[in-house]
Amino acid sequence: MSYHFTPDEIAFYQENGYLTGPRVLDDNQIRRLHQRIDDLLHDRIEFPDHLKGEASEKLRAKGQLPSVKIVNIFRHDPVFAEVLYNPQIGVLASDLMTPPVRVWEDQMIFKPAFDQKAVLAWHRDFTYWDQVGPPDLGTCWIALDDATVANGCMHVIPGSHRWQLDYTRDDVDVTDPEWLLKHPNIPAGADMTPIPCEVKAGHCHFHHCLTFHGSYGNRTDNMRRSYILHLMPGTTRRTGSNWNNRQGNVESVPIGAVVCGPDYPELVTISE
Ligand SMILES: O=C(O)CCC(=O)C(=O)O
Repeated sequence: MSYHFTPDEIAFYQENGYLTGPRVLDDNQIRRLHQRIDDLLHDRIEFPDHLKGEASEKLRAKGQLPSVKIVNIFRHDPVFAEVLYNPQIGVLASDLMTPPVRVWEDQMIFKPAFDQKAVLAWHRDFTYWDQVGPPDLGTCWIALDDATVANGCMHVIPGSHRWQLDYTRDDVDVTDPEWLLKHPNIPAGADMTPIPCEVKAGHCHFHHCLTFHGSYGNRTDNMRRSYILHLMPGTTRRTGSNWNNRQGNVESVPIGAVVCGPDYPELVTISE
């Protein structure tokens, strides 16, 4: 039987913009994804290079694997796509967002051992997704290793999804990972204490697309791997066009229409 978020947990998400979830992947599924990540990192399976950013080139160099972020894996890889058909994820996402919940995009983030530079700058996801709206998308972040403070788990600023901030991605100073934390529209007196989101392997964590979040480097001798599903409620519509070639095929949807169709699969909520 599936686990549902309780009314208190849903209220916590609405108030704070993040929520710890239960286990969604078993050991066997984790092992399959680990293997697949290893294959991707070592170019043993075909995958479009432009979705791997700079990783591919760097991976060919000798030495330690770099920190890697690969986007839109489910569109190209059947092993990652299986996760979409996990009804427990669909049930939890539908507790937090208006169903049917659909996949906007996904990503795998790999932080190698002892990589203090594997920092993900503080950001709001929606800053990079303004070709759809309204801004009530959410993310299901799944740990494939125990994510801890020491190996660079995500941190969030509670309640930041409720703040009106006036900026676009062009305003962001990409050389300063803390740029967002200094934004002048942050309400005076707001508690800016980052909350670490430690997540056990196979468990999940949700955050709202306007929640401030980021992560620090990996100080441990273990890698930190995660698989991340960025999700749309059934009410998300196309408002504009893609701005880079790493995104899904938003042009398959007319402007103003609900973002749906084969490029944006619905999460399942019942086991088949
Ligand atoms: O995994 C991380 O450290 C950050 C992930 C992230 O930015 C996201 O899930 O939106």
